[in-house]
Amino acid sequence: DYQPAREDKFTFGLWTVGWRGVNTFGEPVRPVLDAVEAVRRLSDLGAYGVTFHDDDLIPPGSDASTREQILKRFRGALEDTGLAVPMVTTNLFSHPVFRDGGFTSNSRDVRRYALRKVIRNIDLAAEMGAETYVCWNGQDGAETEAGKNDRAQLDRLREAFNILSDYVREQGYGLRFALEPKPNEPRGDVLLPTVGHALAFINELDHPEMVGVNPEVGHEQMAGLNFAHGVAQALWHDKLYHIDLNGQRGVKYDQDLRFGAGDLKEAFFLVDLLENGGYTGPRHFDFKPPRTEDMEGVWASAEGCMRNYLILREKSKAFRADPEVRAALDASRVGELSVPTLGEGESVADLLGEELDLSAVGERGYGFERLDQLALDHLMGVR
Ligand code: XYL
Repeated sequence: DYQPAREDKFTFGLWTVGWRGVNTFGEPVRPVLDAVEAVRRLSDLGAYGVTFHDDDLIPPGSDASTREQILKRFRGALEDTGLAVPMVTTNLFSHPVFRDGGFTSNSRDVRRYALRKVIRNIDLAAEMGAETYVCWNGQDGAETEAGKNDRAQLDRLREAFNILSDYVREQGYGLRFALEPKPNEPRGDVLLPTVGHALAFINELDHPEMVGVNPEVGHEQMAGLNFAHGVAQALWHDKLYHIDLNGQRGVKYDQDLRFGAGDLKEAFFLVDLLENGGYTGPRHFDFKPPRTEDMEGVWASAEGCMRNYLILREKSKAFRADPEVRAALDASRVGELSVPTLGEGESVADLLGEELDLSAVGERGYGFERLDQLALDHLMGVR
């Protein structure tokens, strides 16, 4: 059991299982992973699809015929396995030209190059049938306030998304953009650090209906925020276009642990929310198998991501179906929050005419501890 199936819609970035384990202090520990091999292995494990940055698939600087050859092999592997490509993204961070960002570099020629690089890859994304184009602008940020004009930076970021939205509309592509917030790393401070910042920014665009968010578990947790609450708000705004699942322990560097490792309780409530909150998109894993692992460990880590999701999904179902949980939810008045504060046909006059027994209502307990313990009992497998 806990065998992933295509309909579970699990997807993986090529850069996740393909991560060679290079970090600030250490050299690569694993060989280059051929994209075709990645597609085959992920398909064997039960994944639904694969995603990539332009550079993950086509080494930067490849000539047209090399590019075509690579794409031909990759398309062949997709056809053989039936894996989908629901999301594509651009690498605007690795090359030295992006050291001060892509869309918001102080250098205008770099900004123009960044737009060209994205537009070329948008054509490929559309051709591969992707629905979502993720934009993680990790090098757009600053280490010093003196070096960046924040207003101009936001103007340029808006300009970039307006240009890209117009391009997608003109080409008639069915793509939507998903902004991926992150508080820091690689920049000291990254632009659009949280889901909330990204949601507010989207309102200033020419085509806000074409732009949503791609929140990542670890990124919000690096900022000390509750991920499930951030995702819930994105859903409330109809802006959860995509999601990056992984694990993180607390406010520190981006750990990119496999999904379920890290804050397990928050992972439980996240799965509960995704399964019951109307999200139908891919469950996309964006993690980095630790440097301790050889390639077998990489595949074990990928398997673990899906297994943990499926276990948590089952736990969430059991939690919701448990009669004691239902009674505890009622006792905690959870359903009452969905009742509008003013009823049909009521007005402020009705409020003003009312009295509340302050001492009685002030004594009311909410029973959340009991409810939370029931959730933990389910999660820990004793119910
Ligand atoms: C790095 C980010 C990226 C994006 C895609 O922290 O998670 O991998 O998901 O560019």
